[in-house]
Amino acid sequence: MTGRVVKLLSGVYSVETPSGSYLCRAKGSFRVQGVSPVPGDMVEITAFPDRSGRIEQILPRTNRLIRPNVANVDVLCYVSSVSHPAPFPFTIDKMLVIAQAQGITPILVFNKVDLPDPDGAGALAALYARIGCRVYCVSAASGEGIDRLREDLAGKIVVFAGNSGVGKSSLLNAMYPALSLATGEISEKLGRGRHTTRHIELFHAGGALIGDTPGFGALELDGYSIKRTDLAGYFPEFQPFLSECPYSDCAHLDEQDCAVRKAAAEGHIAPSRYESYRQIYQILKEDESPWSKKQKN
Ligand SMILES: Nc1nc2c(ncn2[C@@H]2O[C@H](COP(=O)(O)OP(=O)(O)OP(=O)(O)O)[C@@H](O)[C@H]2O)c(=O)[nH]1
Ligand SMILES: [Mg+2]
Ligand SMILES: [Zn+2]
Repeated sequence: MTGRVVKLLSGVYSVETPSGSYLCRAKGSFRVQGVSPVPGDMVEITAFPDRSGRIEQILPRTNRLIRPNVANVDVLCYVSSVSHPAPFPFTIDKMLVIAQAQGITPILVFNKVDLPDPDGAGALAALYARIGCRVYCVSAASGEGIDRLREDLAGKIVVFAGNSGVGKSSLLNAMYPALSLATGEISEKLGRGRHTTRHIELFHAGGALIGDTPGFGALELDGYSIKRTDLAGYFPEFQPFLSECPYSDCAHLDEQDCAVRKAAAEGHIAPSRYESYRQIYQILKEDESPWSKKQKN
């Protein structure tokens, strides 16, 4: 029988099938092969009369994220907050690269617009809207903007991701009150969340299949096999300048007369975006190196 993994908790997978839900274990040989099912996976199971089951096979994935650890999603809603915690452009840029490389539609959500904006979150949101991202400025607390976001997500498989405390679970509760997910306080001392959500779970809500996920601090690029030569292609605002570069193999770093670097210097490309490009390029270069510690055989 075929079904979809909607939850993983302590080695037990909840699998939804046309004939109901089954609580499954993964067959032992997955571990030997070094693979394991993740939420979002379509799987083949053997179902038992007591509604337990065994996952026998993972069907081919259309995409896979490592953090959050999910597969087969249409949309990645990356949630930042105006403050507590402040938005972090480098993480947003890394996430945009990963989503595009995996063929997932990214949506940027800036939550807590009811709070004062000391770090320029509004300007950041405007920057991403200008380069063609889908951006929503919302407040789980006041309800501002959440109807439009909910309409945009209908019919899709969506995961909410972002740092602890940005309000992922609060937003989902505001959009879909029936969910009543647990939410946490912001640590006054550290200005960030307390990792309230501990596992990934996909819910049917508003015509979508929506996943709440645990918050994370860092977002790593390794594991996605992103080529540094493809990187500029994931920065939409670089596109008009790429053909003007005098070198067809330009890395757009320190090459003389590089049209991208010039556009950044002249303010046609935002400094934070160009800086993210440079940093991500270096990370990918180190990962590709044969001496990379991260290199797997
Ligand atoms: N002022 C304000 N506070 C909010 C808003 N949304 C969430 N919060 C607060 O932010 C804190 C964290 O919210 P959560 O929903 O638990 O955040 P999370 O992103 O799910 O965090 P983790 O589960 O730890 O990853 C709570 O104290 C919420 O009340 C908002 O729109 N405005
Ligand atoms: Mg949460
Ligand atoms: Zn160049």
